[in-house]
Amino acid sequence: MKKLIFLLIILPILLGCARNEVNKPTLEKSVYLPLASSETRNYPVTWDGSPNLEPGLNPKDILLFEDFEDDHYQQRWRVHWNPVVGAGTVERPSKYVFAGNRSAYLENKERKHEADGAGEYVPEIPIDDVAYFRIYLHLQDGFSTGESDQVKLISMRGGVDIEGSYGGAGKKLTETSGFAVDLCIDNSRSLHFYYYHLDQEGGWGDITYCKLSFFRSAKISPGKWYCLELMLRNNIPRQKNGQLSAWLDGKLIGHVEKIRFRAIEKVKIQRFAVYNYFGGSDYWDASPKDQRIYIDNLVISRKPIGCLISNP
Ligand SMILES: [Ca+2]
Repeated sequence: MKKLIFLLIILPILLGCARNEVNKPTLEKSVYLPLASSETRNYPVTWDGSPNLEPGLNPKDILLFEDFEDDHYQQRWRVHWNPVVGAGTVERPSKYVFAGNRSAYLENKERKHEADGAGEYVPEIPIDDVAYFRIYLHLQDGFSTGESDQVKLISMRGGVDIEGSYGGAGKKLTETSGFAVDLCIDNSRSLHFYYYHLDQEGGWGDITYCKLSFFRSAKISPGKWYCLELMLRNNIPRQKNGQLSAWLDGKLIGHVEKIRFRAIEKVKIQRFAVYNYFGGSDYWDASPKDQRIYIDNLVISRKPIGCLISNP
């Protein structure tokens, strides 16, 4: 009897992980700091954000690169509802600057769910197939998730148009429903996908945890910079072949396949958000205090991005 119970517990875990072993996507090679801003001067600037592209990035794949170095960086992004990301910037010398002289931050105020400086990017042409979203982030020393079991860090959202691009929480799904994929941390700061899709189990999104190995969850902690990347591959309509992947410091930590994000071709990836959103809507799962998350070197690309190596 005990053996049977053990098998019942272990089998779903084994099967769940096996599903995640198929076709492991890999990232391109990493390149070195410090940044050489002259590298891209020979290229016409075809992307949004900073014209000083990070070395190693191929200009033809890039939709947005932002290093937060320019006073007016917020005027170089295309947005819709929300403003551009950042409640403010910090300058060197500061451990909260990753590269160059500045980074930006989002600020969670005590008892608030939404962070000041939460913002988004809207590409001019919606993306039909695949997008990669990478960010460097650093939780402020002492950062706490409090009583909240979910803080949403970054998100990709899709729909038939910009207004219809979200997960439709609690709503009945239709052919024109949007989708959303968030990369989040829980109250132990373990990373997970939270995703709204056509085959989700309830009216809310599904959760799949990210792992460094079979036994080790993928976590982030205050006190250091992390390179975090999210990939969303949209499914072909009428096929169940959408995919999600995430990498932490260049290492694959999560991969989910056979997702149906859309039923019709018109549903495309429309928006990218950095929002550091605490919990749901109850007072107890809001930010427990005033605290920040610092961000730098944000990239949105059509191809895998990878990380810089900070200690060559
Ligand atoms: Ca910077």
